[in-house]
Amino acid sequence: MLYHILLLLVVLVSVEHESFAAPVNEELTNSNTIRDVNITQNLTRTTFEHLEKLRNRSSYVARSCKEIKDRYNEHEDGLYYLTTANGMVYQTFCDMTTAGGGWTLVASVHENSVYGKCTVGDRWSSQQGNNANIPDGDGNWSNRNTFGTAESATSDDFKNPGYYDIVAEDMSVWHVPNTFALEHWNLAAILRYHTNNRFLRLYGGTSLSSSSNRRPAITIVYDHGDRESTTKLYGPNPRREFEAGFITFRAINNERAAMAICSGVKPTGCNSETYCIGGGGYFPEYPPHQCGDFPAFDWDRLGQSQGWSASKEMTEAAVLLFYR
Ligand SMILES: *[C@@H]1O[C@H](CO)[C@@H](O)[C@H](O)[C@H]1NC(C)=O
Ligand SMILES: *[C@@H]1O[C@H](CO)[C@@H](O)[C@H](O)[C@H]1NC(C)=O
Ligand SMILES: *[C@@H]1O[C@H](CO)[C@@H](O)[C@H](O)[C@H]1NC(C)=O
Ligand SMILES: *[C@@H]1O[C@H](CO)[C@@H](O)[C@H](O)[C@H]1NC(C)=O
Ligand SMILES: [Ca+2]
Ligand SMILES: [Ca+2]
Repeated sequence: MLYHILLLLVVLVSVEHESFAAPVNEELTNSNTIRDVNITQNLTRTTFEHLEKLRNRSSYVARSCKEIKDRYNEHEDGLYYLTTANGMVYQTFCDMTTAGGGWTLVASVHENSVYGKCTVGDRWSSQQGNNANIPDGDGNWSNRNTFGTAESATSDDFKNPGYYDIVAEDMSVWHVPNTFALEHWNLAAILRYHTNNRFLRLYGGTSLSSSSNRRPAITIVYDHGDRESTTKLYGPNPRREFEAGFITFRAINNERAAMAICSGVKPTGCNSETYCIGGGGYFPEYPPHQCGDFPAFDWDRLGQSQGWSASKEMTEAAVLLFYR
């Protein structure tokens, strides 16, 4: 207690001493304070204007980011409001810069636990365990369920109405490290690419996996990364049985289990569960080891680029799917 009182006295004395010692600086200090207040007010106003600009985007009427870009001359990446053919309004991320812009984020495939085999969070495969009764896991790749939000697309699965509503021609894919914030996705991505041959026209413009036996492999154009870096993201063994520079849909593995997307590669062998994602709800080989959103990316050793196991970078990045 005594110590505290003494300390207080010392402080008081030194404050008084200062105010006596520096009277000439008082005016300067005051104008500094005013400037600080002005800057603070200015920042508040700037922030408010920025928010108002973002909020004003809700007046746009468009079915896709491409329409927003074309109709409202918007060139900034970020969140926008879209409207479905039935009038449902939702918000998602628009990539307005890559290869001319106008890309709508429609989904993200996020693996919350590779050890969890078709358990909670495996929405793109099955949450009901490795199950022979639902071999196709014919669920969220081809229905109108929606889940998640754009802002949390790197922290959990995301699927919005654009997935089935937008009549698209091309696709773009970003692999973004888990939990990264939206404003850093573009720079943080470990792999970004898009198609440019309008292949979706051949598949009705949407929902690629709705028909069970199509296996189109589409050539891709890289926006970040290349064929070599793509190859290295997967394990040493898978490298012998795929070709980089493609995106493939609905691959069927050795045991005839379906998988929805092989990102960046075209399978030439049969162990696609080690480099394709989502899809099947039943994997007969060593059950349930191959079941999940990132099925058997951990086959030899999780995140170690060993044997059949994918790299840590790949295993811990969400796969963001865009339409244009
Ligand atoms: C602060 O803003 C007022 C008007 O808003 C202006 O008259 C004054 O010069 C500004 N002061 C400084 C230090 O910027
Ligand atoms: C306030 O912000 C505007 C632009 O946002 C800037 O031009 C101006 O210099 C700023 N004023 C102060 C006092 O910081
Ligand atoms: C937002 O929209 C309102 C109404 O159209 C307009 O008055 C305002 O200037 C807009 N604000 C910004 C920052 O664009
Ligand atoms: C599809 O997503 C919904 C919503 O998250 C989920 O309840 C359902 O289990 C998913 N389907 C499958 C097969 O996992
Ligand atoms: Ca899982
Ligand atoms: Ca998931």
